[in-house]
Amino acid sequence: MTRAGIVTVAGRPNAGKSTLLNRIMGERLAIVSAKPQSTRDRVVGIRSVDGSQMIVYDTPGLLNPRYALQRAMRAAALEALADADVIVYLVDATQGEVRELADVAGLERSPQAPVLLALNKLDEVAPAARAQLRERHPDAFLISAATGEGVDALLAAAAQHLPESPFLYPEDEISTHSVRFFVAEMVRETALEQLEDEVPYSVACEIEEFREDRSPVYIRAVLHVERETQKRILIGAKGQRIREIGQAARGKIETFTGHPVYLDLWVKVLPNWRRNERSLKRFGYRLPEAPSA
Ligand SMILES: Nc1nc2c(ncn2[C@@H]2O[C@H](COP(=O)(O)OP(=O)(O)OP(=O)(O)O)[C@@H](O)[C@H]2O)c(=O)[nH]1
Ligand SMILES: [Mg+2]
Repeated sequence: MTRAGIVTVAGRPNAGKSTLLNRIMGERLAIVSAKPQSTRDRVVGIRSVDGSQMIVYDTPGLLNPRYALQRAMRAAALEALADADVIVYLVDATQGEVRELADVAGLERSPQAPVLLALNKLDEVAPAARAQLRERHPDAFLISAATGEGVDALLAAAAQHLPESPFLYPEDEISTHSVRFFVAEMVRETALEQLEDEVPYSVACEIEEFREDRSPVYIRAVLHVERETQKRILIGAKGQRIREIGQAARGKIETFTGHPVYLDLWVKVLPNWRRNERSLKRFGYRLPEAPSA
């Protein structure tokens, strides 16, 4: 009998959720960044091995939303928690105390699915502190998404909680997203790597054209920022920065798609898009019905 179901990875910003998704998949599906709030929507990876199919949801970090984009991010995370057959609650073990998932999620009750607590970044925890963690959290999985330590045991436990079911997707399918989605995320990730302060939070990437019938594949992408000053920063002196972003992003896209790519990259200003519901809808974010606290 096979098993199949949803494994939702949730936790605070920067806990390592996207790194864990990539580790589970053995492939770079989700963008990873040292800056918090890099994931803005649910990212799906599908892993079919040993008779179980895990539909793994990477989610935006749980936080108290302050503007419309953050409300959409929180809604995506809460929906993924509600959809889960089993939840991996990921906590950065180097960041002090471990709070309850319901508390971090701002929920009155714990989500319905069983919750596996996973303490991440074990590679940065000294042996004495590891022993202490084990003592304090005897049921927790101690893992390093970066090195892979402990991840197999976590996955084996998660698989036990999946319902008996035929596979829900073909065995060789690795995601439900379009190539366009991944391309937009790779461009955004590359921009994040090169930006500081508030600018990364203001960047959105939109793919305007994607022509796979040509070689090289033609992709026109727009990086939207919120202000003229940010546009100038992103472009850089004599266009140096945007050229570097374009080159690095093209390399990632070529590795991902296996085809030569011509990346036509533009920068535009969409004033205050993070707070504007129409702009958010245009970028594919779904907003909760009423603004939640
Ligand atoms: N040392 C160490 N660093 C890690 C580990 N897992 C993730 N990181 C780093 O932690 C930072 C955040 O990782 P992400 O995977 O982007 O975290 P996230 O939880 O997806 O963050 P958001 O999407 O912003 O909520 C990155 O710099 C990662 O390289 C780990 O096991 N060990
Ligand atoms: Mg992430």
